[in-house]
Amino acid sequence: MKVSRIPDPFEKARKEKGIGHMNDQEDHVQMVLGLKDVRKTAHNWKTFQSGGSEIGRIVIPSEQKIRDIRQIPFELDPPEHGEYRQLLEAWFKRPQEAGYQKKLEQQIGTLVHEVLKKDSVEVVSEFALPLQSRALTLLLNIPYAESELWIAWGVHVFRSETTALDKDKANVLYKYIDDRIDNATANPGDDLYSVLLDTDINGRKLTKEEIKGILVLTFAGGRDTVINMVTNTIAYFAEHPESLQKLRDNPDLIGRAVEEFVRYFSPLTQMGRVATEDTQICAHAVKANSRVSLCWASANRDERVFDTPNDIVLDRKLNPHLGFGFGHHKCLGATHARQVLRTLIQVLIANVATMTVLEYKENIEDLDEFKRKVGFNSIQVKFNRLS
Ligand code: HEM
Ligand code: EMZ
Repeated sequence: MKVSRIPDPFEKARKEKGIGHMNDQEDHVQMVLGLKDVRKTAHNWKTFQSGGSEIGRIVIPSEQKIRDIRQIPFELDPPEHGEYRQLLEAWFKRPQEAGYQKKLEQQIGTLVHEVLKKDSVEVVSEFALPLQSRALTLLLNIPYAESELWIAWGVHVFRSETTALDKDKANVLYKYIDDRIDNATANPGDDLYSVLLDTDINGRKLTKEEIKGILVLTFAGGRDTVINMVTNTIAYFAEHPESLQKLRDNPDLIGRAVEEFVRYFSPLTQMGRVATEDTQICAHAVKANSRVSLCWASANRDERVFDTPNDIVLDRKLNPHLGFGFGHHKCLGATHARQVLRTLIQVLIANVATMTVLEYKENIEDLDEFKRKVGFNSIQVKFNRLS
């Protein structure tokens, strides 16, 4: 296990101090590393806030310089958070419906049949990105063809090859969403934009600004996370054909495997909060208005919670991972993300015998004190058909 291995750079700091440090654009972040502490901090939203006035500051790296749209419900705290979240819950549970699942299976089936015909496939750009973008048309309930444009945007909507925070790229997304809201205003349909335009909150309709905040979050939050999850899954099965075979023989284990992949890959490394008062986290002082981060990736390797945390145990029974977060901000896209991964595994076990990794470039996040592999910038793979 080498290509698909995701090391845990936080182990030493987690064991020795429970906390890590990083400087992000001259704004210090104290990273909470242990699972229990992450849970406690996420729960304590009065002291550790997601809202407040500085839009983009809870994201690491901070998006203050490239975004002045508040992402909803992500950058809000209770009770306001709950009012918006409640409006969105039912829509984001649609991946549980049979019709949705069938379309997803068709999309992923078609893609897998395409890559089986090729001698070599660059999985990030030719497989995971189209898969993510096409699946998103189902979540937004808009025509499939729209995904072509999103695929052209590349892996991240805020980052480019040359810069981690690309304002020009972000502006493309903001303008696109403005246009789509205007279109839906003029020609309402049954897509997410139209449904939100017709949604009431506190006796009034949602504003265009609020709808934009919801859509920016949906596009940004569900993009590189899903792409990394899919790419890492392919790399893992390529190196572990016996695991693919195990799931072929025991498809009832797929549910557990999905949770284990999310734990092990932890596609979203961390998310920040801002302290409202002088306080402390596991005996370390935290100053008012400073940032802390909830490091999901470290919590998910906590040796006090998980046996053999650095191994993928496909049928891991107790798996209280924080890959989708914890508390009231728990990932709204998790139903969709889980369904994507479940469907991908089902299609792979039905059609793919083995996969061979030809070459790859790792995607390493630079977190100052820590360097974390989160996936691949590129990985060339040959898919071999199951006969
Ligand atoms: C929140 C991870 C996919 C939309 C979160 C949080 C995590 C997370 C850790 C909590 C953030 C916090 O507490 O500050 C992931 C992972 C994904 C994934 C690992 C894929 C494997 C998606 C997708 C969407 C999405 C596909 C939608 C298209 C959201 C939204 C929130 C959220 C809207 C904020 C919820 C709230 O504030 O109430 N996600 N996410 N995510 N995620 Fe995801
Ligand atoms: C933000 C974040 C959402 C942020 C729940 O996490 O995902 C990041 O990839 C985006 O850059 O803006 O949406």
